[in-house]
Amino acid sequence: MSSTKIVLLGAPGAGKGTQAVLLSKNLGVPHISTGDMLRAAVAAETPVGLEAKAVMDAGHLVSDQIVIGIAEERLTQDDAAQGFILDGFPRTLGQAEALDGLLDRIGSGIDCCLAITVDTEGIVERLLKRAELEGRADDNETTIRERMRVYGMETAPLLGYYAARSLVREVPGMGSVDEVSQAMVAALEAA
Ligand code: B4P
Repeated sequence: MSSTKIVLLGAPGAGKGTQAVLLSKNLGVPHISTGDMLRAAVAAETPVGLEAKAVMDAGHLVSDQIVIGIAEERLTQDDAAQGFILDGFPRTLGQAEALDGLLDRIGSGIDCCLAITVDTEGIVERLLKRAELEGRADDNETTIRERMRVYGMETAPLLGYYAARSLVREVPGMGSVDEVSQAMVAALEAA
């Protein structure tokens, strides 16, 4: 596998976080999740966390300014120089453009965008199950549907953004975790 600068795209609950952990071990590059970083900021009650909490709980996107700031800080650390799995970033066109600008300044661009495809009702069920297990504040049905709507408006257009550079590889995301993981590896090998 030669692609190491990877963006994972997919609806909320598509399994980006789950697959990013596996892929990160497989490729030996860091897993960078803006969702995890924001949840850590919320838990630590930092100024960013205090600003982000209500927005995340409502199923909306945290501002580009905040998210681009935390992503840039993480991507410029030494361990990301050889590659990374970006999980949940970029989520808007503004974030994608900022990422391209940053990568132009510090090295080469994205190698591959892995897009996990899922069906909405299956995902609602998955996230309600996660709500039982993890109790995440944004995993209730109203918020889940709002996150889906926001995904369709703000994030889905990024598929076209990366497809214009022939970087998109679609991976069906409704199989088991192992099946999806194998499909991700196969998609990268073909990239
Ligand atoms: P994220 O943390 O990115 O969360 P997500 O999209 O809901 O989940 P993901 O797709 O990673 O699914 P997971 O593997 O966990 O974002 C949370 C919030 O943070 C956003 O709504 C937003 O407010 C904010 N945010 C984050 N990044 C931002 C950005 N760039 N800009 C602005 N705001 C931002 O899987 C879900 C569940 O399914 C898990 O329970 C898992 O165990 C299960 N699962 C996974 N794969 C499965 C499979 N194949 N089969 C069965 N179950 C599976």
